[in-house]
Amino acid sequence: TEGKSITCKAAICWGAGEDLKIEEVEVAPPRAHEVRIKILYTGICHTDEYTRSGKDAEGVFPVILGHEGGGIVESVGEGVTNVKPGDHVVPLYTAECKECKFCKSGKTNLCGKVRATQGKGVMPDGTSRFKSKGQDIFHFMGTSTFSQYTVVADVSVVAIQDKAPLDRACLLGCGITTAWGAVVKTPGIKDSTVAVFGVGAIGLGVIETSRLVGASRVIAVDTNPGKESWAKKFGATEFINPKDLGDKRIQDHLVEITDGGLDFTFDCTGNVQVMRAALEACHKGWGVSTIIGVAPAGHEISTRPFQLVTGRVWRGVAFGGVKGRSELPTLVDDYLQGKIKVDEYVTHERKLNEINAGFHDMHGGDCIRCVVDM
Ligand code: NAD
Ligand code: AHE
Ligand code: ZN
Repeated sequence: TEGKSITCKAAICWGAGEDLKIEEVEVAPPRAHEVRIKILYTGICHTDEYTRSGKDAEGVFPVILGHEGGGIVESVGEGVTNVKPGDHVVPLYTAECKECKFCKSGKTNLCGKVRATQGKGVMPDGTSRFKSKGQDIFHFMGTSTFSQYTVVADVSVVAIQDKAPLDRACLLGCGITTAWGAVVKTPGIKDSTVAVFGVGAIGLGVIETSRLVGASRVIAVDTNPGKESWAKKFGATEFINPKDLGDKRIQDHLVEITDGGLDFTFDCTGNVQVMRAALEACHKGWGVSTIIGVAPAGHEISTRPFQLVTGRVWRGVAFGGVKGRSELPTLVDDYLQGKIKVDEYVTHERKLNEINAGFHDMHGGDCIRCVVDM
């Protein structure tokens, strides 16, 4: 049976660097292997701001941003078997088809099924489900959660238990899960030393999870002194503001106070100079540095190759290496059982019509996550 278009409100970014505008959008019914979701809540992640600002090499406009959402399935297209109307769901910007070379490799969470069209801002058949002012509007990260209704591929959504409050569980759609996965999927952190660069939601999650898996020492690094109390609350054993070091480079200071460097470091800033410092703060012979932050288009990392020749490892991870459909329901259970923090990340709450203020909150330095009530 052919569904109908739904008219609702969405925040549209009409051009790079512009504020979002609340507009009426027509959301077409889901086609085969697609799911239409009523989005109830969405977080705002630094990556939404990154694409809005025009720094994303893949950015296309006009677009409906948002990738940290929670909602309820409204309808499904032909052939959809993994979710049904009424299910509480989290959209997944890292799809999991369970059939492609990537999914079957057992080596990565990156799925190949819809990534190419997702990066172009369209559904897998190459078209958009959003129209506003007579114009097609692009999708974002396969999720577009800044709309009261969105359409996603069936491989890009997972059902979670109804008991989980969606105004909190939405945060498992990106930030908290990314940080959790980046740590639990890195072997050897138990009884090791860790440095975390950048104490936003991602950095806090890395701090919390490092302590959870038994790291002996977790050093938080941030240029904002206000982040010290946050870092300590989430389990950091020390806090360092690089601005307090005078002319001394942060990596040199860290190597000095850790008898040769850290076992593990994480970049949670997206700044390529910080990524270099994180690598160079690693211990000779075995230190592993993981890049989580997303750098602006055109920025590149560099270090002396000798840093790697002498045994440091430079790596990176998307969505924490987590396979969303297989793993997110269990993470939601962990949250409900009090094993991982989620509520603690919410510092700001906004209505859809205040979403630009939500973006400004992020620049304030005291915002960990802003949840938008759609
Ligand atoms: P955020 O802005 O809340 O946090 C960044 C923190 O870094 C801030 O506390 C800031 O003060 C600090 N910082 C800035 N410059 C610094 C410097 N030179 N030295 C030390 N600290 C510095 O951002 P967030 O939401 O936590 O996201 C962090 C990064 O992770 C962003 O780049 C985001 O795009 C990226 N991200 C990546 C993934 C992934 O899957 N790889 C997922 C989510 C977010
Ligand atoms: N489009 C950018 C890269 C953006 C990026 O790296 N995104 C992360 C998720 S950030 C979530 O807040 C990611 O998952 N990357 C892997 C992927 O497949 O997109 C660019 O540089 O072109
Ligand atoms: Zn994100």
